[in-house]
Amino acid sequence: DPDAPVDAIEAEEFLRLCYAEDKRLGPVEQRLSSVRAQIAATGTYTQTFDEIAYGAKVAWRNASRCIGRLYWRSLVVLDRRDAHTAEHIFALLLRHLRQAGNMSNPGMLRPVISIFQPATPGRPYPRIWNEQLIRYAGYRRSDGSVLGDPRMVEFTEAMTALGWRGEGTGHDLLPLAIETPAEGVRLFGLPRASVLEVHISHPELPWFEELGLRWHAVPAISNMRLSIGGVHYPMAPFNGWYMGTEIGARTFGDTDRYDMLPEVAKRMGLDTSSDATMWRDRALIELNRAVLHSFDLAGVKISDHHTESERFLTHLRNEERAGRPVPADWSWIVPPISGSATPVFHRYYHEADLRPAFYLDADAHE
Ligand code: HEM
Ligand code: NRG
Repeated sequence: DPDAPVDAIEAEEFLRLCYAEDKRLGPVEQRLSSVRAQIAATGTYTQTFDEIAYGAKVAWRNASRCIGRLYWRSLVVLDRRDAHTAEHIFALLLRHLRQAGNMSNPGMLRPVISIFQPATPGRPYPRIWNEQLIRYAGYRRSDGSVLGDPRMVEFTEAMTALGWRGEGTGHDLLPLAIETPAEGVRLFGLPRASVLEVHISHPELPWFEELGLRWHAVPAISNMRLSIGGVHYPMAPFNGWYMGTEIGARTFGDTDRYDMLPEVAKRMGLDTSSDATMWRDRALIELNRAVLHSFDLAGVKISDHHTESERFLTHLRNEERAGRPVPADWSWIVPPISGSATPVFHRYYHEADLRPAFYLDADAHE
């Protein structure tokens, strides 16, 4: 409950961990007594930059569904706790995207998190309604089919109800819906220039680009609450880079998303008369090759599931050496294609809910 007073025990546990792992921060005892006094007086406490930076990194390290955790130490942490107006927050989100996409060297993506105001007990706080900073609108047509991303139909309708009008293409960028206590919810159009995109083509199949597929370079999750030492940060959008299967298998392949397997199989001339011809599997592989090929061609950072699996094993070894358990959820870590051809398939993991952590709350627009 982000509105409850901070749990002093959780605060102490976090501070001990933080100051033990980062010796530069000095002795923890003095900090503990100051924090205890603040919690007793106000129900919460103000964390230092070092504490939120370390807390965000450890929340990533603890994300049991994330295969990409090898680089947890390199997370760039932007302290945005002083932003209160929607206008200011929007400007800082654009700066986040520019920094993530590294616009001086576009496509060399960097893991970044922007940490906005914490939820202070009993006081309202700013929120962002979007699940990711960059998403395409989905419009339901009268025949029941969808133009754009079917996953975003409901959100698109919520934006439309608030007065937003998209251009009506299959790649309309959804606006950012920023809610602040003083202003309520306000919508901000995302400038095209802040959004790096990749058009999908295939290394051998020239008809692939006729499918008109494209995707955004940066996955920037904006609907997870960051919990550090008992303090909740409801707005703490973060990004890394994509693993190809997220787009090639799930986004383009899932039947409730772009559902491209039948069309790709048809163009490949596959025999779709029986499931056992494995036309879906063969189409999936070519879709995934196309995604990796296109990002590489555009110079945009992405990784394949074999490489990311190897990195995850390196992470497991590093953490074991440091004497830390690695919480992991097998069903999320194993890639959605060729699972058993990656080493992450052939073992079990430690399951645990460690804090600091990212949590998924109910949608703000519901
Ligand atoms: C989930 C890869 C960076 C936190 C995932 C998933 C993948 C992934 C493949 C599963 C997504 C799905 O199946 O929908 C990567 C890669 C990264 C990266 C390749 C490159 C650096 C990050 C960063 C953070 C993070 C920077 C946070 C600071 C998470 C969390 C989840 C997740 C919290 C679970 C999301 C949920 O429950 O829906 N990641 N990740 N990841 N990742 Fe990462
Ligand atoms: N599958 C989602 C993104 C989830 C998080 N994946 C990452 N995170 N790679 C999608 O948009 O397809 N990250 O922070 O890099």
